[in-house]
Amino acid sequence: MTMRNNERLRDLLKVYFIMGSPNCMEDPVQVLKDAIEGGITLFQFREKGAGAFTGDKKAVLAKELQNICQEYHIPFIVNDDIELAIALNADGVHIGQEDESVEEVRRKLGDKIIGVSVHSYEEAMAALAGGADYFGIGPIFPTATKEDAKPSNGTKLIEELRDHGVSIPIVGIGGISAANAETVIQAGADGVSVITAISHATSVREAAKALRKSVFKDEKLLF
Ligand code: 3NM
Repeated sequence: MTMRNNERLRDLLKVYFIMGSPNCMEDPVQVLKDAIEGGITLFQFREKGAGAFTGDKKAVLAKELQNICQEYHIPFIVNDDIELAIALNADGVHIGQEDESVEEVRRKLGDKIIGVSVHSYEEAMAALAGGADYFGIGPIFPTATKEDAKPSNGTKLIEELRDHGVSIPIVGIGGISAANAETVIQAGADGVSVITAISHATSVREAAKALRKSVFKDEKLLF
């Protein structure tokens, strides 16, 4: 079964960890392993910000992290860099509004997962028409991680989309932690995506575990 299947994807998106080397306090390979052992369900490689690797160094790190994901059967998604995603045969990409159109990316990626950041109902409808598999909506809470992040808008757009009967999988992003993840899920998101809450934690493993617990609070089957 393809990972693009809505119900399968909904589950895979629940505890969605994003990082690149600038986000890590120790070796990204170790951070990813610990996060997986703590219970993340999907990983996005996002090599951005001060000191981010480019070119070969970026590709080598991406491959190393992809290998770990494959070993643990965790989907590996690449942020923005469509060519890298294709070169690695990644499980998918996540794109923003400034990137190539969803239609163009869909043509290039065939059956892979395509996530799109949307900030309004109109952007959401356009992404849906273009063939998006899920939406990233944020920043839900204030975040210091993304330099050009928009002002935080809470869960308003998630609620608006669900009220309109939009059923595509959705993840919230921006300032999310184990302490506030439940409100994002209650608003109608299927999962939460985080950088800092896991990558900057004293124990990456425990932070991932705590986030998972908070997301799955109403589901008793997981622990
Ligand atoms: N995208 P943290 S906010 C990568 O609003 C990203 O689209 C955002 O990092 C958006 O979990 C964000 O550390 C940063 O707040 C999320």
